[in-house]
Amino acid sequence: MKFAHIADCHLGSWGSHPELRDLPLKAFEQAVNACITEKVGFVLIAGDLFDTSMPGVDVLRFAAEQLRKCRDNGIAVYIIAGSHDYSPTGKTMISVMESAGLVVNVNQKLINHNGAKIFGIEGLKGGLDKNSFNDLKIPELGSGLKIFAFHSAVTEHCPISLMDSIPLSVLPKGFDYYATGHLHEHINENIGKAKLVFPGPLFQANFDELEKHEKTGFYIVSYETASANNGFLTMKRIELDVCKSFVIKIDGNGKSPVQIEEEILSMIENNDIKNKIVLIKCKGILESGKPSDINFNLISERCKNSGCFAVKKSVNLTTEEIDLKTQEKSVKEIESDLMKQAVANQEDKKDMIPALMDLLNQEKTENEKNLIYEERIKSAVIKMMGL
Ligand SMILES: [Mn+2]
Repeated sequence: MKFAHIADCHLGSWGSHPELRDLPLKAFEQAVNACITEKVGFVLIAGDLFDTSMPGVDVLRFAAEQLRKCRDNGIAVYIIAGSHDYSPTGKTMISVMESAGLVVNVNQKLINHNGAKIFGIEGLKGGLDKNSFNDLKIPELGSGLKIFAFHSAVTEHCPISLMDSIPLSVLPKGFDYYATGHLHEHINENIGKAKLVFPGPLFQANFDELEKHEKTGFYIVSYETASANNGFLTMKRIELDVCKSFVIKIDGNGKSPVQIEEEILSMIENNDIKNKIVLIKCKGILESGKPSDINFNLISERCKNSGCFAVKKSVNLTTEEIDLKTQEKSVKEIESDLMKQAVANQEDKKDMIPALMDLLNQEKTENEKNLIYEERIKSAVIKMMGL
């Protein structure tokens, strides 16, 4: 018997980049098609099906279509909400999908799928996970493959130190397969006789990921019905082929804008960028001139002429030494430093800032009236801050 473990689909991501907007959807469609071809019994989505708690109508319709395709092919879809598709006030579109009979939310619920047991806990914004793990009430599991679904980084297997994570010790014991997400890395580890698996995102969710991960995908797990432990599980990685990236990284130190421009143009000329996303990253202190002296319009035009899919640039060039200090840190690191300073003596508020920032970052949805949008955000803030 087989099941698919998917996480971090982020449907609706890249919303402000029209050229890339369809790619996460394409990835999800490929994944669903692969599940049908592989004849899996069920799919488990370990959080972040959607990129926001209020995805647009087109994204919702697309998700519903794909989930229905699963249902029509006799594939059950079990799911937990992740940190992205769960709003701070507890609303998620997953509940809409569930009401339509397209998914079954396994948050704090034990599901028996032809003998396989699935129990999950949803991911929440603001790192509330640790406490919720302690309060889990898991019913008697009995025999069969036992899967625990959650959505959090795990300290012992977290390559990113800035990320909030939970230690292995808080995970409930007695499961064969710990299906998780959140950490956008692809990790498949043994913990004792069990497995701890992060499939990674279905499609890269930001520029760093486009640069870092050449491939994305998910797992298909084969298991024996009767008694499953690690020895009975066979893992098959399914890699998706959505759109490749080509990264042009330029060290601008001591160079002139003309030199940089020539370097980029020659990279474009001498490489195959057809149907790829071209990422141009420039960093350093210019020897002369300004970053705006680089003719990016010409560069874009050359890329398009070579048949690339899209061009994206991140330019961190400066002419002054003084800027170098801040350039060395990523936006995330600076953000995290500032947050730490702001709540230095208030441990309890530590998680609130990122959650609040996320909340205030939410955009108006299609056709949403200003007044309703304001009210929605206001009441969410009041609820979150306990006012
Ligand atoms: Mn995610």
